[in-house]
Amino acid sequence: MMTTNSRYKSRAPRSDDGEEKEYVGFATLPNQVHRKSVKKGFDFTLMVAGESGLGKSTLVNSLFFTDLNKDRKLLNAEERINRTVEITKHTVDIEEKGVKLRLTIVDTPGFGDAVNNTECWRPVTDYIDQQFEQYFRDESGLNRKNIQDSRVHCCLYFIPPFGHGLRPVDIEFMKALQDKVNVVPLVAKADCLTPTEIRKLKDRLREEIEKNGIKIYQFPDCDSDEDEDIKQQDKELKESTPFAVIGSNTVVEARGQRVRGRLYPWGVVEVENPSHCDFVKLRTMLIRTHMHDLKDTTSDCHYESYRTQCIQNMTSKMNADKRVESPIPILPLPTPDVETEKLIKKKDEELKRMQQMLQKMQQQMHGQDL
Ligand SMILES: Nc1nc2c(ncn2[C@@H]2O[C@H](COP(=O)(O)OP(=O)(O)O)[C@@H](O)[C@H]2O)c(=O)[nH]1
Ligand SMILES: [Mg+2]
Repeated sequence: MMTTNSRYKSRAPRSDDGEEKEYVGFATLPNQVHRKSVKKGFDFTLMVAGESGLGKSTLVNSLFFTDLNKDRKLLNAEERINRTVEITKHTVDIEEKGVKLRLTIVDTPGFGDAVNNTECWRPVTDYIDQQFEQYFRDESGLNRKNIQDSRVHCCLYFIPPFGHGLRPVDIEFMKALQDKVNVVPLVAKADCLTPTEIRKLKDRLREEIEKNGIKIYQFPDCDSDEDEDIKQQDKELKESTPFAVIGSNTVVEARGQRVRGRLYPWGVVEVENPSHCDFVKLRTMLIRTHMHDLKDTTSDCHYESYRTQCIQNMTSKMNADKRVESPIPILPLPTPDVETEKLIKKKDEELKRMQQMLQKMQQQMHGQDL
């Protein structure tokens, strides 16, 4: 009878000198990871931000073939001016070839309707922080295995095509977002500009982003041993930023085909035509090539700094509590009554629990750093 050991050995590859190598079997790991995540499905949350009326809702509809505005109520001028920023969240479950994607679009109605735009980014940054807070709670709680990740993985920031570059409000908005989320700036309504104007505006925006120290999402460099066409694709992607986009909710006739586009008296602007705009590049980047990296950066950089900050705040609060709880007795204290003793004991236990949680988190963080 064959032993388990010899069965393994019979499958093991031979080395150059004919010796059989021990075969552990971890080569199947990538498949296992893949199968597990396919079964579980992927979560991805995309947010749009920027001034009102720049085509944010239209673009996300175009990106994911959904109509997020079907139940939108049209506001009159007065309502628009008095309106505060209200954030809406739409989730769609998409399945392609057995792969499940739970896509969440966070649509922000946008700023600019009110006269005063001071801190107009606040509702957006608050929303991002709330998702981090939720994740932090879930992660430290009992149900760690089934956390629904609602953290915002990418924020498309819309820049108007009409100006000469970034406005102070764009600079402030992106700076408020940059340490919390992957910011991908876009030139909105690119059909308003000629190709030369687009080129000039993009150059200017790149310059101003750099000059103002705005941290936008950086596409990772591809490995030097990658295929030539992947390298070329990567180069084109980087050179086209900030992507100039066009959105449309209508299907029109162009070159004998039905396409998503905008019909003007002088012709048709096609959303998915690469010579008309960078829409396809943006969609490819978000869905096919960089979704994973956007999620990793969210988790490893943005969420991690939120978490570190949280832990620091908890530590200093705990230290402050300790100081308050154990003042140096100057006069002999009266013996505490039973109630007070109970309270002290409860506080002590609470403190101990917090310390344990903190320790656990710090260990996890160290584990991730390795
Ligand atoms: N010219 C042009 N108009 C657009 C484009 N995208 C949207 N619009 C129009 O701009 C208006 C505002 O669009 P909407 O998506 O509601 O903007 P939001 O306030 O940023 O969400 C609508 O009339 C759209 O039809 C675009 O790419 N080019
Ligand atoms: Mg909108």
